[in-house]
Amino acid sequence: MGVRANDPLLEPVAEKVAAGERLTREDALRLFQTSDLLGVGAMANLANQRLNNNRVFFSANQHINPTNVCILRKTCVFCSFARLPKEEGAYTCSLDEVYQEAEAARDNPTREFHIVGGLHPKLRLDYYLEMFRGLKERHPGVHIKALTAVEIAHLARIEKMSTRDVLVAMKESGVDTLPGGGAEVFGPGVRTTIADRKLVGDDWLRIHREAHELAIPTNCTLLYGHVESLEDRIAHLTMLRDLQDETHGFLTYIPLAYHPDHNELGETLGRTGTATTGMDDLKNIAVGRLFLDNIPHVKTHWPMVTPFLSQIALEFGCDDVEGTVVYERVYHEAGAKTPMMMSYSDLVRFIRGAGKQPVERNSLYEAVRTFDDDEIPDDFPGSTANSRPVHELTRLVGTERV
Ligand code: V47
Repeated sequence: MGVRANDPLLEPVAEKVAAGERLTREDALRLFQTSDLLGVGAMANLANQRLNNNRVFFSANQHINPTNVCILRKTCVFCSFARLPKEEGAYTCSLDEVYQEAEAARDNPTREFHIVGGLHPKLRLDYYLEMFRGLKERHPGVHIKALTAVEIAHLARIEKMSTRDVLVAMKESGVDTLPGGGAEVFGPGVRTTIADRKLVGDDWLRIHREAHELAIPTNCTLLYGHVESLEDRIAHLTMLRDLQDETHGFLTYIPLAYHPDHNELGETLGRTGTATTGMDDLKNIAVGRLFLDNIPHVKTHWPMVTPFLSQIALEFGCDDVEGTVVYERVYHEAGAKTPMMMSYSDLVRFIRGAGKQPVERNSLYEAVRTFDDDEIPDDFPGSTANSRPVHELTRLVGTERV
């Protein structure tokens, strides 16, 4: 089965895709450079169909961000979420507040907590380990996907432990998988410009390698649409692909679209109010699918690129949709105008509307629920009623735990 591209420069790439051959960096550059978006999309669709047929995965998940206090507040200039400890809007949840927020899982069909936050100068490893144990005790059936490599390195530093030992302790306390955040762009030039003093690319990769060796699967990301060149993107994807060849521990790749509001980088670039374009969003999904031939899934993060574009992405190589979320903070702080959450039934409708077969998955991408052809599941009672923003809870309770 082959695909035809309108751009003649894409013909050799299309032939490789049809033959199932691995693409080179030069191929990826052609894919990024062409304006033949539909040609690129058709190739990515073919690659995805081979791996996932018509299935599109989604998860019933809840994002929890225990703190936005971050020592990198001044140097990660693309981030709108972080605060200094005494800055307006700074919050840090007590464990009880985290548990209270997680209570939303009782009314929702939640199967995964996605837990990430800032690099707090005083929160110790014990706070997180107790949180994981407490969540598992209260919600034994819910997987925990927690802490980026950047947070893990920070905890290792303040605890004077190795990152491997931090990972072992996390696993023993109930962590099942790691999210893919903190990767940004590995190339040192871009990284110094947008995230100076953040964990370097080699260390991000090392920590994911360690996680894979400990049988903790992880996700991976690329933050695109700021100062990076196409070559920077491709170098980053190559490093992800190389690690995956070695460990096979990545579950899904998520291209993250840079949002320029309320952060220093957006102001410096004069980009406030101007997020990435639909063309670039679809290209990043499609090139991700084509180049990362060894990563089983490519996820669209609908809170960033809109549910509308995410639905179209399902024809551009994407087989995995961000879940119910419940309360999204990182991108909404950066100006995202999308909804904060999506109901379970809307996710099913959204996937079916693209002519695909919705499959609810757990964190390990095992199918946990499929649906009859026209079945739209009921929503769950009080699906969002219990989810209150953490900073609202913090204002009510007024906690600064550390
Ligand atoms: O690492 C921060 C990004 C990431 C902005 O693993 C921004 O399933 C755009 O990694 N504009 C964290 N992006 C989120 C993340 C993630 C999201 C969804 C699913 C998974 C997963 C992981 O958010 C950060 C950074 O790359 N980010 N600020 C911004 N202004």
